[in-house]
Amino acid sequence: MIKIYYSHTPFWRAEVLRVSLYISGIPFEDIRISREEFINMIKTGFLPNGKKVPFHQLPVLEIDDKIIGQTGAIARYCGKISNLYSNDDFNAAKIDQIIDTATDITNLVSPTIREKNEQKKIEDRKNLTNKLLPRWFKYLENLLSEENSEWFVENKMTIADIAMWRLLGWLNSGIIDGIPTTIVNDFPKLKKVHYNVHHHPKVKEWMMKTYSKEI
Ligand SMILES: N[C@@H](CCC(=O)N[C@@H](CS)C(=O)NCC(=O)O)C(=O)O
Repeated sequence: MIKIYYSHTPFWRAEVLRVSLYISGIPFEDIRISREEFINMIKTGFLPNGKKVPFHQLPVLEIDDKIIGQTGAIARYCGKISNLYSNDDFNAAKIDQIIDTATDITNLVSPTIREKNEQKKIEDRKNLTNKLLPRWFKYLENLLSEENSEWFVENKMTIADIAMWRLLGWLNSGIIDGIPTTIVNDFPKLKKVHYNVHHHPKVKEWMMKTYSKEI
């Protein structure tokens, strides 16, 4: 049995794993780690069940008693077994570049969440809203134009679209002070990817089942 360990949030790092397995009907244990367990894991490198976490970070995936870390690696694994990756090496790399971009964008935003200086936080959020996020969204929009598709790769839904769906859903949710809910509005192709995944029947089913609402 596959087990996925992460906090009880629909953040893209975990949701790309959970949703791809769910869509494909692959059973897995969706283990939600409490705040205290998370803090303890960062400090000790161990999960509540005593399993060792390689980089003291979540998500991790457990299979046959073995643990693997790093979102990209786990996403590819889940994508492969869910048939939401690519068998073609070049197209697989195209999927990887989107997952790596989701990581890069996350790494731009996350430090502003940890920022203690309120004035600096406001400035950083302005910079994200006016400069950094639109720049990255434009790069992604360009890729979709080149692809001439409503999906990032192979004209079908892959883990690249699922990761971006939840990353964009986080960024435009209004939950991050200073980043407006309109942040993706100028990028219609990117919005369409979000729309497509969001309206996939199995994704809707997952959201209702797991969060009792569409997130
Ligand atoms: N490189 C890791 C980063 C994962 C990561 O930053 N996870 C956060 C939770 S969203 C975490 O565990 N942070 C604790 C820490 O870095 O100390 C990955 O791609 O999975």
